[in-house]
Amino acid sequence: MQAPVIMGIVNVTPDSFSDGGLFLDAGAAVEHGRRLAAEGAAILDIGGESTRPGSEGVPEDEELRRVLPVVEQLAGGEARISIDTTKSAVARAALEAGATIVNDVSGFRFDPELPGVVAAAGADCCLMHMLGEPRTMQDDPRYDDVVSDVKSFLEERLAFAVDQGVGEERVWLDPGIGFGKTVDHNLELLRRLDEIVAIGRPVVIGTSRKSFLGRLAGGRDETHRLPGTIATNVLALERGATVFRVHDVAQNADALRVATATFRLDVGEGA
Ligand code: PMM
Repeated sequence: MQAPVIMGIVNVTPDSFSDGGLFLDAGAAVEHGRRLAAEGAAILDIGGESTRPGSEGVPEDEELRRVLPVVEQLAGGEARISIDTTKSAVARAALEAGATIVNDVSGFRFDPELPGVVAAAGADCCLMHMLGEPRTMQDDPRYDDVVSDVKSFLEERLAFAVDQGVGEERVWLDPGIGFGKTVDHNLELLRRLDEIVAIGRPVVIGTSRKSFLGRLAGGRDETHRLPGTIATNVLALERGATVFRVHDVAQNADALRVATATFRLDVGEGA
């Protein structure tokens, strides 16, 4: 087991899943990112395209206009910068502006040039599982065995990335909680996350404020899903996840610190 790394979410979108519109203004997004870094986020994940179920995507120039000023102003601070995009042009510009991680929810499926951009920059990348595309992914998702299917997909994507010149040690993997999954699929993936961890690459987990947590807790809206988020993150930590993508950094950091001490992981100096 490794000590947890917190990835704080900075969505610069009008329509994102749980914080859409809050940080569309670059100045507000930068201020928010700095606060998340101060609260303990080692990584800031900056995204300009909503991937909520049913969403259509945004044109490249609009995505660039949203994220680039934010990347430029947050790069060089305490936290590493991750660019949450499926587009090679957006990734290239963000990497030039100081980002060092590319978080691709399509797992290198949407843009054939993206692996080359990551490889050339020597960047880290997160490859996530999604069933199809955001517009249709929640239309009756089905699997033979969700964990085996997602695991096979991630193994294949890892091999593809390496084949495209990305160093294996650069690749992180994410089962894509909520991306073409029913509540039961999400729970099965969390319960058996150790099988994804067994691939041997760091596992990123993103449950923060997602709708299945609201449904399980009797219909909570996005602003009341922090307890559920923490419950799933502590479980994912125990199952071997390394990177936790969250909106509420301070609270998740506290919970993961306590869980880490309880599990007797290496929690570093002063712990
Ligand atoms: N979830 C969202 C966006 N990007 N990236 C990774 N790696 N994993 C996720 O689970 C993930 C992601 C959607 O959530 P948001 O709209 O609240 O940011």
